[in-house]
Amino acid sequence: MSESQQPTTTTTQQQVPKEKREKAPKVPKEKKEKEVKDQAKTKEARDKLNTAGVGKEEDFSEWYTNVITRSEMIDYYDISGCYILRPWSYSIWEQIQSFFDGEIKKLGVQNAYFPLLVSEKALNTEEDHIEGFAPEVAWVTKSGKSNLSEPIAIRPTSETIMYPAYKNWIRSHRDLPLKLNQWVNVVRWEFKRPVPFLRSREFLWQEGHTAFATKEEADKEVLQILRLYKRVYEELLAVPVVEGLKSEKEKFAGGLYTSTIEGFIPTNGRAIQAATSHCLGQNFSKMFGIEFEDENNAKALAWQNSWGLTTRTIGVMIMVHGDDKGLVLPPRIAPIQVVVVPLYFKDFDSAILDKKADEVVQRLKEAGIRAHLDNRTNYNPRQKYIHWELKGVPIRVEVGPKDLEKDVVMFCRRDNGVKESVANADLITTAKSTLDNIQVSMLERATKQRNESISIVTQWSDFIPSLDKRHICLVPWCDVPDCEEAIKKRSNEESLKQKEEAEKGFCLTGAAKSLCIPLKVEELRDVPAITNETRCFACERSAKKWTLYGRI
Ligand code: 87F
Repeated sequence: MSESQQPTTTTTQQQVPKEKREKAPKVPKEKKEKEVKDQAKTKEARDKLNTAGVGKEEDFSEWYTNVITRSEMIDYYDISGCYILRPWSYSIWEQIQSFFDGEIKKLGVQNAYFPLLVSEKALNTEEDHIEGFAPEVAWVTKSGKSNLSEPIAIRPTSETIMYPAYKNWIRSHRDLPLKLNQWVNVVRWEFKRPVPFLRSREFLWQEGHTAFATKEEADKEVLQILRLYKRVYEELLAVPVVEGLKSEKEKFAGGLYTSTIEGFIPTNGRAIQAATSHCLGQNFSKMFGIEFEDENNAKALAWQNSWGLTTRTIGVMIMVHGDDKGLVLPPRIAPIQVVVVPLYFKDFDSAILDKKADEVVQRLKEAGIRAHLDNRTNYNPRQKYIHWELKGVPIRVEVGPKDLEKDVVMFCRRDNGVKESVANADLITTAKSTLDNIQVSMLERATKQRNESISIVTQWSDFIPSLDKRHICLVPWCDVPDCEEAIKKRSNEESLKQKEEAEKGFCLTGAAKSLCIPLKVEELRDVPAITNETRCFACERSAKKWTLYGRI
């Protein structure tokens, strides 16, 4: 088979993204390119180019780059930090959209679209909150060759775009609640190393912006939305997350309080903010003049919330579930749930196999299962297996001559490799139950792994060693901002030793931050209640809350 017939896209050195190329190469570049080409002459090497190519535990960042490009989820682009979301990843975003959009509509939220561009004046209405973010704002300064009379910003988030309109729309308590959402792209000019899905300069999200007459209504919605975010991760992506509140230091500075769901990547021991739901209090309504007349004809400021979920979801799911063969997709979001591969044999009429395989696909489709027939004749079954494993399809169904004789087909699960012969009559029920089983067991496996990565730490001396074991830490904490600042500084200084490891994406350095104060700590671990005697693990003040700390 020639190079061009490889079943999947392969990444050559030239295609390696700039941010990867800038990393000090372990082997001189020219030598490595030649090696890759030479090796690819053997069958094994060509196969390797169609898997992750490198172990997930061997070099996590190279593994990730290979998996997302070779599975055709992402392609690189000539602007650093911007990526093409190909159909294989975009359709996962569509699944997330469809679930979340349906659920927020049940809560009375409506979709709308606000402009991409924001004037400098509007953006600065809210100077205090924008201050820290200012370096990340991208500006349009020209049209053609002429300078614009005033620079115009590209939305990094839409508070300053939406709230001037809210001021006009909200006059009376009868105009409340106002609940709008938009599915859009935003641009934030990140300076840290970009990582596709997790930290890109342009990303897709939904941003919900709601206004209420009372704080009680706002408080209630904050947690309703947080619960929906948790369901996106756990029910769709099979990724466990912890619900909690952000500390004063980590909350959205413009708001009253921030609720969050926190995910965890076992391979590098890093926590990741999975989504946030903020109660903005009356801070923004004060700044934007969003006032209404209440039932007693008295003026009052609206209570506001905002909440966002991004395409980061997809990156977290890939990192949590992927393995050395490539992606492992949870059935609920897999673009193809079952791939059917006919096993052609020399002395067997391939038309009979094709007919049977096609029939299997049609039956699966009729039952509402996303099924695909791989009847390409220029690849052998082994190449097809490698291809679909790389793309993470949950179930492969093989149809061979012997199976026809026995009126069975062979099921093979992507998540655990288990094979099972299934009677044709049971095709649909087994396909459905197997997809359900995969979904459940992927979440179970990931939850077990996450739970095993939580250390209970009650004294500082155990803190860095636990982080170095790639753990996150549940600690009794005083909830004092100065203490968090000190923890950040001290953990950074004490972890500098492990710098070399950072090279391979197992970055065991860096400051620890508070991730969240879990809403239901008992769901994570059976910890003793905090009493007046309980000390903060870091400063010896009295502890207030069990808090999750980790590197991010
Ligand atoms: C970057 C540049 C300018 C985050 C920024 O979380 C402004 C900002 O306001 C900024 N990065 N933020 C906070 C966004 C808060 C909030 N907005 C609505 C959300 C969810 C959706």
